[in-house]
Amino acid sequence: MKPGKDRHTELGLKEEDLLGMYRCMLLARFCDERQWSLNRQGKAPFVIPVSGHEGAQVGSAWAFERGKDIFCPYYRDMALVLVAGFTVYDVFLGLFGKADDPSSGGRQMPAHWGSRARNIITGSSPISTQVLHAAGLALSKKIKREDAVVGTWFGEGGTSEGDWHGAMNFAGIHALPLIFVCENNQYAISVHESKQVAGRVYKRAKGYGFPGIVGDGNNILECYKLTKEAVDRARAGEGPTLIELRTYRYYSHTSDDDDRTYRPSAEVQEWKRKDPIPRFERYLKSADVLDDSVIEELRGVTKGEVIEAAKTAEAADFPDPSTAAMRVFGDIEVV
Ligand SMILES: Cc1ncc(C[n+]2csc(CCOP(=O)(O)OP(=O)(O)O)c2C)c(N)n1
Ligand SMILES: [Mg+2]
Repeated sequence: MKPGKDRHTELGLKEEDLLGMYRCMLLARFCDERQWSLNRQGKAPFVIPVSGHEGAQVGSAWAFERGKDIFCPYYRDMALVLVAGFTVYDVFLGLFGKADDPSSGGRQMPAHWGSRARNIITGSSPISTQVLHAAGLALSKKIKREDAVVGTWFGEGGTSEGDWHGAMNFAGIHALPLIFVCENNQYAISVHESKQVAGRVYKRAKGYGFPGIVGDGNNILECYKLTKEAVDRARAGEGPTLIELRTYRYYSHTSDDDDRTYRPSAEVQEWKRKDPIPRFERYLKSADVLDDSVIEELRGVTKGEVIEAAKTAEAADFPDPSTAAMRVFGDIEVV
Protein backbone atom coordinates (compact mmCIF):
# COMPACT_ATOMS: atom_id res chain seq x y z
CA MET A 1 0.00 0.00 0.00
CA LYS A 2 1.43 3.42 -0.94
CA PRO A 3 1.80 5.79 2.01
CA GLY A 4 0.37 8.78 0.10
CA LYS A 5 -0.65 11.65 2.35
CA ASP A 6 -4.33 11.38 1.41
CA ARG A 7 -4.45 7.66 1.99
CA HIS A 8 -7.01 8.00 4.78
CA THR A 9 -9.40 10.04 2.60
CA GLU A 10 -9.27 7.32 -0.07
CA LEU A 11 -10.22 4.85 2.66
CA GLY A 12 -13.16 6.99 3.80
CA LEU A 13 -11.50 7.99 7.08
CA LYS A 14 -11.95 11.51 8.42
CA GLU A 15 -9.46 13.45 10.51
CA GLU A 16 -11.52 12.66 13.61
CA ASP A 17 -11.16 8.94 12.83
CA LEU A 18 -7.39 9.31 12.63
CA LEU A 19 -7.28 11.14 15.95
CA GLY A 20 -9.53 8.55 17.58
CA MET A 21 -7.39 5.72 16.25
CA TYR A 22 -4.21 7.41 17.42
CA ARG A 23 -5.70 8.01 20.87
CA CYS A 24 -6.65 4.33 21.27
CA MET A 25 -3.13 3.25 20.27
CA LEU A 26 -1.54 5.60 22.79
CA LEU A 27 -3.94 4.62 25.56
CA ALA A 28 -3.19 0.94 25.01
CA ARG A 29 0.57 1.48 24.97
CA PHE A 30 0.58 3.60 28.12
CA CYS A 31 -1.83 1.24 29.93
CA ASP A 32 0.56 -1.57 29.08
CA GLU A 33 3.59 0.28 30.48
CA ARG A 34 1.64 1.08 33.63
CA GLN A 35 0.23 -2.40 34.17
CA TRP A 36 3.65 -3.96 33.64
CA SER A 37 5.25 -1.75 36.27
CA LEU A 38 2.31 -2.34 38.67
CA ASN A 39 2.95 -6.06 38.23
CA ARG A 40 6.65 -5.63 38.99
CA GLN A 41 5.68 -3.65 42.12
CA GLY A 42 3.56 -6.62 43.23
CA LYS A 43 0.29 -4.69 42.86
CA ALA A 44 -1.15 -6.40 39.77
CA PRO A 45 -1.07 -10.21 39.87
CA PHE A 46 -1.13 -10.99 36.17
CA VAL A 47 -0.64 -8.98 32.98
CA ILE A 48 -1.14 -9.92 29.34
CA PRO A 49 0.62 -7.24 27.32
CA VAL A 50 -0.62 -5.67 24.08
CA SER A 51 2.39 -3.55 23.02
CA GLY A 52 3.26 -4.04 19.35
CA HIS A 53 -0.25 -5.19 18.41
CA GLU A 54 -1.90 -1.74 18.55
CA GLY A 55 -1.90 -1.17 14.77
CA ALA A 56 -3.45 -4.56 14.05
CA GLN A 57 -6.10 -4.26 16.77
CA VAL A 58 -7.14 -0.63 16.34
CA GLY A 59 -6.99 -0.78 12.53
CA SER A 60 -9.12 -3.92 12.30
CA ALA A 61 -11.60 -2.96 15.05
CA TRP A 62 -12.18 0.48 13.49
CA ALA A 63 -13.77 -1.22 10.46
CA PHE A 64 -16.71 -2.51 12.56
CA GLU A 65 -19.80 -0.53 13.56
CA ARG A 66 -19.95 -0.02 17.29
CA GLY A 67 -23.38 -0.64 18.79
CA LYS A 68 -24.31 -2.97 15.94
CA ASP A 69 -21.51 -5.44 15.25
CA ILE A 70 -20.20 -8.05 17.70
CA PHE A 71 -16.65 -8.46 19.02
CA CYS A 72 -15.26 -11.83 20.12
CA PRO A 73 -11.74 -10.91 21.21
CA TYR A 74 -8.93 -12.83 22.90
CA TYR A 75 -6.84 -11.92 25.93
CA ARG A 76 -4.27 -9.73 24.12
CA ASP A 77 -6.94 -7.39 22.71
CA MET A 78 -6.78 -4.42 25.08
CA ALA A 79 -6.43 -1.87 22.25
CA LEU A 80 -9.38 -3.51 20.51
CA VAL A 81 -11.70 -3.26 23.52
CA LEU A 82 -10.71 0.40 23.92
CA VAL A 83 -12.03 0.91 20.38
CA ALA A 84 -15.17 -1.05 21.29
CA GLY A 85 -15.89 1.31 24.19
CA PHE A 86 -13.87 0.25 27.23
CA THR A 87 -12.29 3.14 29.15
CA VAL A 88 -8.82 2.99 30.65
CA TYR A 89 -10.47 3.03 34.06
CA ASP A 90 -12.37 -0.15 33.04
CA VAL A 91 -9.07 -1.76 32.01
CA PHE A 92 -7.50 -1.11 35.42
CA LEU A 93 -10.63 -2.17 37.33
CA GLY A 94 -10.24 -5.54 35.59
CA LEU A 95 -6.52 -5.66 36.27
CA PHE A 96 -7.08 -5.18 40.01
CA GLY A 97 -10.17 -7.45 40.10
CA LYS A 98 -12.42 -4.68 41.46
CA ALA A 99 -16.19 -4.81 41.94
CA ASP A 100 -16.96 -2.45 39.03
CA ASP A 101 -14.81 -4.35 36.50
CA PRO A 102 -17.16 -4.46 33.48
CA SER A 103 -15.88 -7.84 32.28
CA SER A 104 -16.82 -9.88 35.32
CA GLY A 105 -16.94 -7.76 38.48
CA GLY A 106 -13.57 -9.21 39.43
CA ARG A 107 -14.48 -12.89 38.90
CA GLN A 108 -12.49 -13.57 35.72
CA MET A 109 -8.73 -13.39 35.18
CA PRO A 110 -7.57 -9.96 33.99
CA ALA A 111 -7.76 -9.48 30.18
CA HIS A 112 -10.77 -11.77 29.75
CA TRP A 113 -12.78 -8.98 28.18
CA GLY A 114 -16.56 -8.90 28.11
CA SER A 115 -19.32 -6.32 28.14
CA ARG A 116 -22.89 -6.76 27.00
CA ALA A 117 -23.31 -2.98 26.67
CA ARG A 118 -20.42 -2.87 24.18
CA ASN A 119 -21.24 -6.09 22.30
CA ILE A 120 -18.05 -7.76 23.54
CA ILE A 121 -18.56 -11.46 24.20
CA THR A 122 -16.71 -12.80 27.20
CA GLY A 123 -14.21 -15.56 26.50
CA SER A 124 -12.50 -18.23 28.51
CA SER A 125 -8.82 -19.13 28.72
CA PRO A 126 -8.63 -22.15 26.36
CA ILE A 127 -7.46 -20.59 23.14
CA SER A 128 -9.80 -20.29 20.13
CA THR A 129 -12.97 -21.14 22.07
CA GLN A 130 -14.12 -17.57 21.26
CA VAL A 131 -13.80 -18.39 17.54
CA LEU A 132 -16.44 -21.08 17.88
CA HIS A 133 -18.70 -18.72 19.85
CA ALA A 134 -18.29 -16.19 17.04
CA ALA A 135 -19.43 -18.73 14.43
CA GLY A 136 -22.54 -19.56 16.46
CA LEU A 137 -23.35 -15.89 16.88
CA ALA A 138 -22.83 -15.18 13.20
CA LEU A 139 -25.21 -18.03 12.34
CA SER A 140 -27.84 -16.61 14.69
CA LYS A 141 -27.47 -13.14 13.11
CA LYS A 142 -27.89 -14.70 9.68
CA ILE A 143 -30.97 -16.73 10.64
CA LYS A 144 -32.58 -13.69 12.28
CA ARG A 145 -31.60 -11.52 9.28
CA GLU A 146 -30.07 -8.97 11.62
CA ASP A 147 -27.70 -6.44 10.13
CA ALA A 148 -24.64 -7.35 12.19
CA VAL A 149 -21.17 -8.61 11.36
CA VAL A 150 -19.22 -10.64 13.91
CA GLY A 151 -15.46 -10.23 14.32
CA THR A 152 -13.19 -12.64 16.14
CA TRP A 153 -9.51 -12.19 16.97
CA PHE A 154 -6.86 -14.79 17.89
CA GLY A 155 -3.15 -15.53 17.57
CA GLU A 156 -1.47 -17.79 15.03
CA GLY A 157 -1.09 -20.42 17.77
CA GLY A 158 -4.88 -20.47 18.07
CA THR A 159 -5.15 -21.61 14.44
CA SER A 160 -3.84 -25.07 15.46
CA GLU A 161 -6.92 -25.73 17.57
CA GLY A 162 -9.79 -27.97 16.48
CA ASP A 163 -12.22 -25.25 17.58
CA TRP A 164 -10.66 -22.86 15.10
CA HIS A 165 -10.96 -25.31 12.19
CA GLY A 166 -14.53 -26.19 13.19
CA ALA A 167 -15.49 -22.52 13.16
CA MET A 168 -13.76 -21.91 9.80
CA ASN A 169 -15.51 -24.91 8.24
CA PHE A 170 -18.90 -23.87 9.59
CA ALA A 171 -18.41 -20.26 8.46
CA GLY A 172 -17.55 -21.41 4.94
CA ILE A 173 -20.48 -23.82 4.65
CA HIS A 174 -23.04 -21.27 5.88
CA ALA A 175 -21.42 -18.17 4.29
CA LEU A 176 -21.53 -16.48 7.70
CA PRO A 177 -21.09 -12.71 8.28
CA LEU A 178 -17.90 -13.41 10.19
CA ILE A 179 -14.41 -11.91 10.03
CA PHE A 180 -11.52 -14.00 11.37
CA VAL A 181 -8.58 -11.78 12.35
CA CYS A 182 -5.28 -13.50 13.12
CA GLU A 183 -2.77 -11.33 15.00
CA ASN A 184 0.29 -13.26 13.91
CA ASN A 185 3.11 -12.25 16.27
CA GLN A 186 5.12 -15.34 15.26
CA TYR A 187 5.18 -16.90 18.73
CA ALA A 188 2.72 -18.91 20.78
CA ILE A 189 4.41 -18.32 24.12
CA SER A 190 7.82 -19.84 23.23
CA VAL A 191 6.73 -21.84 20.16
CA HIS A 192 7.83 -20.22 16.91
CA GLU A 193 5.44 -19.98 13.99
CA SER A 194 7.60 -22.39 11.97
CA LYS A 195 6.76 -25.12 14.52
CA GLN A 196 3.08 -24.20 14.55
CA VAL A 197 1.98 -23.58 10.97
CA ALA A 198 3.13 -25.49 7.90
CA GLY A 199 2.59 -23.00 5.09
CA ARG A 200 0.78 -19.73 5.76
CA VAL A 201 -2.16 -18.97 8.04
CA TYR A 202 -4.12 -16.93 5.47
CA LYS A 203 -3.92 -19.76 2.92
CA ARG A 204 -5.94 -22.02 5.20
CA ALA A 205 -9.11 -20.11 4.23
CA LYS A 206 -8.98 -21.53 0.72
CA GLY A 207 -9.59 -25.02 2.07
CA TYR A 208 -12.81 -23.77 3.68
CA GLY A 209 -14.06 -22.04 0.55
CA PHE A 210 -13.62 -18.34 1.34
CA PRO A 211 -10.98 -15.62 0.90
CA GLY A 212 -7.85 -15.40 3.05
CA ILE A 213 -5.64 -12.34 2.91
CA VAL A 214 -2.45 -11.20 4.62
CA GLY A 215 -1.31 -7.72 5.57
CA ASP A 216 1.24 -5.72 7.51
CA GLY A 217 -0.12 -5.67 11.08
CA ASN A 218 2.08 -2.72 12.00
CA ASN A 219 0.51 -0.51 9.34
CA ILE A 220 -2.75 0.64 10.90
CA LEU A 221 -4.25 2.01 7.67
CA GLU A 222 -3.59 -1.25 5.84
CA CYS A 223 -5.21 -3.20 8.70
CA TYR A 224 -8.23 -0.91 8.48
CA LYS A 225 -8.47 -1.21 4.68
CA LEU A 226 -8.33 -5.02 4.58
CA THR A 227 -10.84 -5.38 7.42
CA LYS A 228 -13.24 -2.75 6.08
CA GLU A 229 -13.38 -4.48 2.70
CA ALA A 230 -14.07 -7.80 4.44
CA VAL A 231 -16.74 -6.30 6.72
CA ASP A 232 -18.44 -4.68 3.71
CA ARG A 233 -18.49 -8.03 1.91
CA ALA A 234 -19.90 -9.80 4.97
CA ARG A 235 -22.59 -7.14 5.40
CA ALA A 236 -23.56 -7.57 1.76
CA GLY A 237 -24.15 -11.30 2.39
CA GLU A 238 -20.93 -12.43 0.70
CA GLY A 239 -19.68 -14.47 3.63
CA PRO A 240 -16.56 -14.71 5.79
CA THR A 241 -12.93 -13.64 5.34
CA LEU A 242 -9.76 -14.68 7.13
CA ILE A 243 -7.31 -11.80 7.62
CA GLU A 244 -3.77 -12.51 8.81
CA LEU A 245 -2.07 -9.42 10.23
CA ARG A 246 1.66 -9.89 10.74
CA THR A 247 3.00 -8.20 13.85
CA TYR A 248 5.14 -8.72 16.98
CA ARG A 249 4.70 -8.42 20.73
CA TYR A 250 7.26 -6.29 22.56
CA TYR A 251 6.97 -7.74 26.08
CA SER A 252 6.94 -11.37 27.18
CA HIS A 253 3.85 -13.51 26.53
CA THR A 254 2.55 -12.60 30.00
CA SER A 255 4.05 -11.22 33.19
CA ASP A 256 4.82 -14.86 34.14
CA ASP A 257 6.99 -15.50 31.07
CA ASP A 258 10.58 -14.55 30.20
CA ASP A 259 10.96 -14.12 26.44
CA ARG A 260 14.76 -13.83 26.69
CA THR A 261 14.90 -17.62 26.85
CA TYR A 262 13.47 -18.06 23.34
CA ARG A 263 13.65 -14.77 21.36
CA PRO A 264 16.95 -13.26 20.19
CA SER A 265 17.18 -9.64 21.34
CA ALA A 266 18.28 -8.57 17.83
CA GLU A 267 14.92 -9.83 16.54
CA VAL A 268 13.01 -7.86 19.19
CA GLN A 269 15.02 -4.73 18.33
CA GLU A 270 14.38 -5.20 14.63
CA TRP A 271 10.62 -5.27 15.23
CA LYS A 272 10.79 -2.27 17.56
CA ARG A 273 12.06 -0.32 14.58
CA LYS A 274 8.74 -1.18 12.90
CA ASP A 275 6.67 0.03 15.87
CA PRO A 276 3.13 0.81 14.64
CA ILE A 277 2.81 3.97 16.77
CA PRO A 278 5.75 6.06 15.49
CA ARG A 279 4.85 4.77 12.05
CA PHE A 280 1.33 6.18 12.33
CA GLU A 281 2.74 9.40 13.76
CA ARG A 282 4.88 9.78 10.63
CA TYR A 283 1.74 9.38 8.53
CA LEU A 284 -0.21 11.89 10.65
CA LYS A 285 2.58 14.42 10.16
CA SER A 286 2.82 13.82 6.42
CA ALA A 287 -0.97 14.27 6.16
CA ASP A 288 -0.73 17.57 8.12
CA VAL A 289 -3.01 16.24 10.85
CA LEU A 290 -0.48 16.61 13.68
CA ASP A 291 2.96 18.09 14.17
CA ASP A 292 5.74 17.17 16.59
CA SER A 293 4.68 19.58 19.32
CA VAL A 294 1.05 18.39 19.31
CA ILE A 295 2.23 14.76 19.31
CA GLU A 296 4.38 15.46 22.33
CA GLU A 297 1.48 17.19 24.09
CA LEU A 298 -0.98 14.38 23.29
CA ARG A 299 1.48 11.77 24.53
CA GLY A 300 1.92 13.66 27.82
CA VAL A 301 -1.80 14.22 28.38
CA THR A 302 -2.68 10.60 27.52
CA LYS A 303 0.00 9.18 29.79
CA GLY A 304 -1.25 11.40 32.65
CA GLU A 305 -4.81 10.20 32.03
CA VAL A 306 -3.67 6.56 32.26
CA ILE A 307 -1.73 7.11 35.49
CA GLU A 308 -4.74 8.85 37.07
CA ALA A 309 -7.16 6.09 35.97
CA ALA A 310 -4.84 3.44 37.39
CA LYS A 311 -4.68 5.26 40.74
CA THR A 312 -8.46 5.66 40.95
CA ALA A 313 -9.02 1.99 40.05
CA GLU A 314 -6.47 0.88 42.63
CA ALA A 315 -8.45 2.75 45.29
CA ALA A 316 -11.84 1.33 44.15
CA ASP A 317 -13.71 -1.29 46.18
CA PHE A 318 -13.16 -5.02 45.83
CA PRO A 319 -16.30 -7.15 45.38
CA ASP A 320 -18.08 -7.96 48.62
CA PRO A 321 -17.10 -11.57 49.54
CA SER A 322 -20.79 -12.40 50.08
CA THR A 323 -21.32 -11.86 46.30
CA ALA A 324 -18.56 -14.28 45.23
CA ALA A 325 -20.92 -16.68 43.44
CA MET A 326 -22.94 -13.93 41.73
CA ARG A 327 -22.90 -14.34 37.92
CA VAL A 328 -20.93 -17.55 38.48
CA PHE A 329 -23.82 -19.74 39.67
CA GLY A 330 -27.28 -18.31 38.85
CA ASP A 331 -28.50 -14.85 39.95
CA ILE A 332 -27.41 -13.47 36.64
CA GLU A 333 -27.34 -9.70 36.73
CA VAL A 334 -26.10 -8.45 33.40
CA VAL A 335 -24.28 -5.11 33.29
C1 LIG B 1 -6.40 -25.06 24.48
C2 LIG B 1 -5.24 -24.35 25.12
N1 LIG B 1 -4.00 -24.85 25.03
C3 LIG B 1 -2.97 -24.20 25.60
C4 LIG B 1 -3.18 -23.03 26.29
C5 LIG B 1 -2.01 -22.29 26.92
N2 LIG B 1 -1.75 -21.08 26.14
C6 LIG B 1 -2.22 -19.89 26.54
S1 LIG B 1 -1.82 -18.68 25.47
C7 LIG B 1 -0.99 -19.75 24.46
C8 LIG B 1 -0.29 -19.26 23.24
C9 LIG B 1 -1.20 -18.75 22.19
O1 LIG B 1 -0.45 -18.15 21.18
P1 LIG B 1 -1.13 -17.36 20.00
O2 LIG B 1 -2.43 -17.98 19.65
O3 LIG B 1 -0.14 -17.21 18.91
O4 LIG B 1 -1.47 -15.93 20.65
P2 LIG B 1 -0.46 -14.86 21.27
O5 LIG B 1 -0.45 -15.14 22.75
O6 LIG B 1 0.85 -15.05 20.63
O7 LIG B 1 -1.05 -13.52 20.98
C10 LIG B 1 -1.04 -21.04 24.97
C11 LIG B 1 -0.40 -22.20 24.33
C12 LIG B 1 -4.50 -22.55 26.38
N3 LIG B 1 -4.79 -21.42 27.02
N4 LIG B 1 -5.51 -23.21 25.78
MG1 LIG C 1 1.20 -15.65 18.62
